[in-house]
Amino acid sequence: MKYWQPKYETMDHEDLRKLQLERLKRTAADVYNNVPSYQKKFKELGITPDNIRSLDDVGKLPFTIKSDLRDNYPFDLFAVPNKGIVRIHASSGTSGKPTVVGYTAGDIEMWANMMARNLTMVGIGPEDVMQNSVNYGLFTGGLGFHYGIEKIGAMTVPSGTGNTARQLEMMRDFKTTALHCTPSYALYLAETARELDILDKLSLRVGCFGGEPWSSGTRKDLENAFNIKAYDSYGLSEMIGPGVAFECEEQDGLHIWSDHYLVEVLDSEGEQVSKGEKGELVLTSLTKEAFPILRYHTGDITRLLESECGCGRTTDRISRVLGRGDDMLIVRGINVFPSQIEDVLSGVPEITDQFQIMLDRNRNRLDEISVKVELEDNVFTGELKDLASVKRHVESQLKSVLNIRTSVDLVERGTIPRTAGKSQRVIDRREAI
Ligand code: DLL
Repeated sequence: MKYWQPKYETMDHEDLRKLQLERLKRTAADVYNNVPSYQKKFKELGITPDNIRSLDDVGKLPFTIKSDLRDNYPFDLFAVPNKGIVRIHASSGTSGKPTVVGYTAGDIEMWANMMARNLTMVGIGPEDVMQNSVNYGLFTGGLGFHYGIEKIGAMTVPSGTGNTARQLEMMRDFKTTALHCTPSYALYLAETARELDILDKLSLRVGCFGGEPWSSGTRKDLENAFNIKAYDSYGLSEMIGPGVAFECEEQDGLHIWSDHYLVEVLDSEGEQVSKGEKGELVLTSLTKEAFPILRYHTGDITRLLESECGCGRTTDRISRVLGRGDDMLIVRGINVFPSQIEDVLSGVPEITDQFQIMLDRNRNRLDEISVKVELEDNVFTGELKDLASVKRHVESQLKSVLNIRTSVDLVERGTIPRTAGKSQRVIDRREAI
């Protein structure tokens, strides 16, 4: 069995808990001393970092939620001054502003090593050619994997997304053995490869897929189509990006790196559920320097599994993500909140405040998002003089906020059904992947 950092991956349970406690105390002191909004929360709860004496005391610490990032936009949750930050990434926030996360040089090094653990764990090494077919840029998926692939000494193909036929051509010509992308893009790549009749000319043997939910059925489809082993990769920007939890070759739950994160799985009242029960994953970072974060509500529903695993690693383990506790939608790997759409629409006087979001999967198995909006009665009194310009205006506003092409369907006032109870704001017609 190969490990990247065996000392931490196979650490004795008791030593691991000791290490976690030491790091939890350090993180609590760090945010208390360096992040004013955390200090305020500590004071409101009547605690100081000295109240943390055992791992169970994590329950005394304040929670962090997505809107805390918005309220402290862009850099106010960072625990180091800007001169110590070497990179930022960003993801969708719940409103117009993205959530921004920062990294010190030490964070980047920790992340690369954590990714290297994951890749080593699924048998990827220096002899592999790994194609990284996700977005490079503000999304954490591109650079996060990139540095891990380089770290283990594999040949990195930083192909990014798009131009599917070229992606496959590179895959064939470079004899790519390992692929990273979202599971929905992997399905599209498989379908295109089948159409181009090049599936049997590929050298793929392993795929790492994540950034959005996918099922074990999709795993089977991908494994059969490409003749690979397909592994689930979980992560989120707030906790660093991809790499936080990853499947091993047992393909039975994800290892979550307990020397870097403290895991809680909580019910809707904020109480710890028993092992094996479903709940929301709440994470505390233990080693992050630029952006340490306490008890972050990920919104992802999972189960805590027994930590013993056939691979010999002793970390905590979680089941694959079973769903979301909030209304966040994931469209082509991009997080979309209905509230972001609402914000954009409310700023356009030509339309009413009624809207409906439609999600579909096109024949290439890619997600499509469209929004149905109603025109106001006296619509052409302002700057926008015709239907086409209203449509164009709303589409470009949505594109700039959501970072994804969204088509707008203009309908007459009164067309969208009104209900006394909750309106059905989202119609998701995608079959589960
Ligand atoms: O999606 C990081 C990432 C990139 C993970 C590439 C894996 C691969 P965010 O854009 O901040 O970060 O979105 C995080 O995506 O809270 C989950 O809801 C969802 N998500 C990520 N991985 C999985 C997965 C990246 N394997 C949000 N299964 C998370 C289900 C996932 N959902």
